[in-house]
Amino acid sequence: MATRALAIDDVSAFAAHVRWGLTRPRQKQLASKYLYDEVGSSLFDVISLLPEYGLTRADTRLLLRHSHDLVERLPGSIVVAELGSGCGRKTRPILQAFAARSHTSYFPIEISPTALAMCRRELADIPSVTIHGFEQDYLDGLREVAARRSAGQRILVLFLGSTIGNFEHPADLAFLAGIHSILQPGDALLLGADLQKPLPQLIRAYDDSLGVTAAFNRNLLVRMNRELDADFSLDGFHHEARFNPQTSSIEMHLRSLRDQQVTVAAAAFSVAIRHGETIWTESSHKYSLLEVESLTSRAGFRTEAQWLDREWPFAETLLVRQA
Ligand code: AVJ
Repeated sequence: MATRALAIDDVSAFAAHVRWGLTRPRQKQLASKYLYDEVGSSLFDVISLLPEYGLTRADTRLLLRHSHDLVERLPGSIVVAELGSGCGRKTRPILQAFAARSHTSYFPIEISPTALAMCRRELADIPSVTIHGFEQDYLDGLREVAARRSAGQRILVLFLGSTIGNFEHPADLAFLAGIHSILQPGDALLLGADLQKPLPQLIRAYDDSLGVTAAFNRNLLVRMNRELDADFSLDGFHHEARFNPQTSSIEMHLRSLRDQQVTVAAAAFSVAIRHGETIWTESSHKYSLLEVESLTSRAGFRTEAQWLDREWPFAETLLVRQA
């Protein structure tokens, strides 16, 4: 069973965001969370299988290798809350390791109903695990989990896959501080962060040879056409992945291939998009280890353990909320 907000609110929030993002002066932009409708979530699952995109495999390797160490470092009764569970495949070894010790409640928090349904199906067979999904934004869902915890239970928040990298500075710090404010001293956060790596490797990961990432990005146009009655022409935009050295982020953009006029009927506006102009749809920050440490400590967390993947530089950091 999932807890869900009214669909009509979701549509008007999306419409309001699109209007804001496409009519602002200078750089047009849309928030990356809107990439994840049913098609987008499925395309991301395909991206995670591509040879060029090593991120998810690195994350998965680390969780497989170190789940027992993780469990040993968190004694007592644990409630697991995951921000953006996706299909849930990566989470299995962690839940198995906790459930081998004692019965474990798992709360996936996910804006995609399809991903949430897949996650429930994927993990349903693990003995001694109870799953309750929340179809909500991350912090709203986490507040619900915190309200349901019983005395003496600790919460472990999973924030995997380097989704933290999709936040700009200082929104990343504000988000971690938001998690901190919902948690209690002794609660934990397992944070996955993709690390800096050579530029050609990064570009290939976000502009793959099969064009799946391009489809993932351009699907946002399809989604606006379908859900907001917009009239974007698909052949009018090109996927672009570029590295911004100022922010150490890979950015995805949709580049307009001509001067065009677009109408978004459900958001009641039209806008001119110039030839060569881009709509910025995602930033994916690449961290240094020093930065992970300073960001998390400023948000009020102490590093309990850290595991690194050498094949695809990636860090899994176990953090404990400070008093
Ligand atoms: C799901 C946030 C980890 O930033 O690498 C993949 C999303 N975007 N290819 C990332 C994504 C383009 C991804 N995360």
